[in-house]
Amino acid sequence: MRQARRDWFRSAVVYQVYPRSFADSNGDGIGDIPGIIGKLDYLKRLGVDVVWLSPVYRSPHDDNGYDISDYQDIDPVFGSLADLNELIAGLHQRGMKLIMDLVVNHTSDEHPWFAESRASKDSPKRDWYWWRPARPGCQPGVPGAEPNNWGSFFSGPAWQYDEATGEYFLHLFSKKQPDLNWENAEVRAAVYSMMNWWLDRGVDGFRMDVINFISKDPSLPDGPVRGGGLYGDGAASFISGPRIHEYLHEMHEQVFSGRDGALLTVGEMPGVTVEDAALFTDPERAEVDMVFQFEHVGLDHDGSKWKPKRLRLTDLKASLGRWQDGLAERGWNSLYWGNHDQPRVVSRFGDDGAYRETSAKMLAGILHLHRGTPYIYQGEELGMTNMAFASIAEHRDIEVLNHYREATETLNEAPAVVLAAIAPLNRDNARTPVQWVAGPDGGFTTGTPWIAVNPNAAEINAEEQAGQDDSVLNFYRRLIALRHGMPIVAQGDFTMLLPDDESVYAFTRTYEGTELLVLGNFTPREQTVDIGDPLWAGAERILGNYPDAHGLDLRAWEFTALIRSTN
Ligand code: ISL
Ligand code: CA
Repeated sequence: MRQARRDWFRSAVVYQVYPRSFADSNGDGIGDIPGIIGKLDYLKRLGVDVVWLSPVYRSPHDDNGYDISDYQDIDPVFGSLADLNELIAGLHQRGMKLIMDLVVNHTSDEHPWFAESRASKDSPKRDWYWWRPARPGCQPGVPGAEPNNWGSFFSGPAWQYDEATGEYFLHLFSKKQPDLNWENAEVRAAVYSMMNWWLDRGVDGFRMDVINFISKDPSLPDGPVRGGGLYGDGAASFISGPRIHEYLHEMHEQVFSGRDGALLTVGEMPGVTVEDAALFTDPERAEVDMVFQFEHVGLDHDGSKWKPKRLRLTDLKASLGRWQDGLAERGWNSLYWGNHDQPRVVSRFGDDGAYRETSAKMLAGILHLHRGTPYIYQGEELGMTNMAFASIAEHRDIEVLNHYREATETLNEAPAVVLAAIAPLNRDNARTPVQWVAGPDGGFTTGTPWIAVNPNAAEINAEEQAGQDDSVLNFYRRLIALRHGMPIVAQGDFTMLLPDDESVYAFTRTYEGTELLVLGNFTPREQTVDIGDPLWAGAERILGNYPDAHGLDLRAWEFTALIRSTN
């Protein structure tokens, strides 16, 4: 019983809503909670089990809501607490769950905790954040006087000088996102109490933003400066830092243990290793249910996302295969191609031109038939593509805007060169609004959208795909239904095949006398597949992205899943 309840998420599929870009109900150009409520039947029809809602809390929106000024209220731009109650009720009525985004590595600088902390050196909340004096011998406030050499993820130093007390505070992200000091037990208690408040209101769990950054080496040493970079990399001092397992276990004890019902926790963990992920997700250790790892989304660039390179399929298979093996016995994988920080997968790993629909389905089929819990990012189920932004003025994301400024102004790079480099992997690619209908602005808003709608909404939209049996949308429905209906998809063991093949992704799943063979062609060229077992050619096809079955030979971007009995 306990085991079954704990493992409900093995047969579940999660759908991520990035509220700002999902559906706008009141014509102000920004998606909102009533807009989501209006699409609940769409989500039910798709078949997903859980909705992960990116932040809707009160926020100055320096980082689109990942900078929170009140954890226990809804930002008016998204609606009200009453709207959120209605969303929870509407999901629960339809048999779906809601997990909220939990952003507690940092707050907004406009959060009252930070206002109190910055007010004076003897404020009771001074120690809730990371305050440090200037580097010894340096004049406070001048460039280079920062307490250490770390750079922020959003360009510039990771320290901001604060006139009021003559000290610096740490911010791994924007200077409006000061890092909370988890060494302080009052900080941890305040976060746990806020989490309990949300669970008591009926939410079903949390996606935890950069949760493996919360424990830092308090000595905050300088980090290595790589490849002509302007700043040091502090990662070794905060990625899965010294007390991280202690904190996550404590959080589990204080928030989740003793609660009934099927809750879900997923920790976003850039830089996490597979060995550490096995510890984080081992049910016996009681930390989190699963983690988002970043290895497979780091294979198509050289260190920095602004230095893109071509993906090698053998690298992708080696990476995902290692994660499948590493969490096979203990722990559990999450599976994702995209989210609000990643480009659109059909543009990234598929072909968003002639084979857009075929390759979008192939990518979906490959991902969802791995062992793990799949996550769908809004619009992925339509095969939405990257956006061709014509100029920096069309961009909205603080990460890409700050990078552009630093590259063109501080490093004197040519604007056209910088624009070309940011095109493939910038976060705005995923943040253009969901395309609902072929009409103006894809039916996202009746006003002016906060970021342009992709002009391909006329060809790629939900309304049209709902009515076409062979659409990308209907392919996702079938995939989700497979996971719900077939224990081999949810529970089966995983074995990677053809690790050295640069064109074909191939693996098997096995479960109680049944075997599933999954093949995907990552090229527009025909492929002859030899897995050393010709008997497979006659097996039954349970899903494919071409109308007819074709044995083991794959046509352009073909996906096929075959099943047979091993008895
Ligand atoms: O990959 C990264 C570091 O290795 C970074 O891109 C970053 O850690 C990652 O994108 C974290 O993302 C999350 O936290 C950010 C927010 O901007 C993102 O939207 C969120 O998903 C700060 O809250
Ligand atoms: Ca709105």
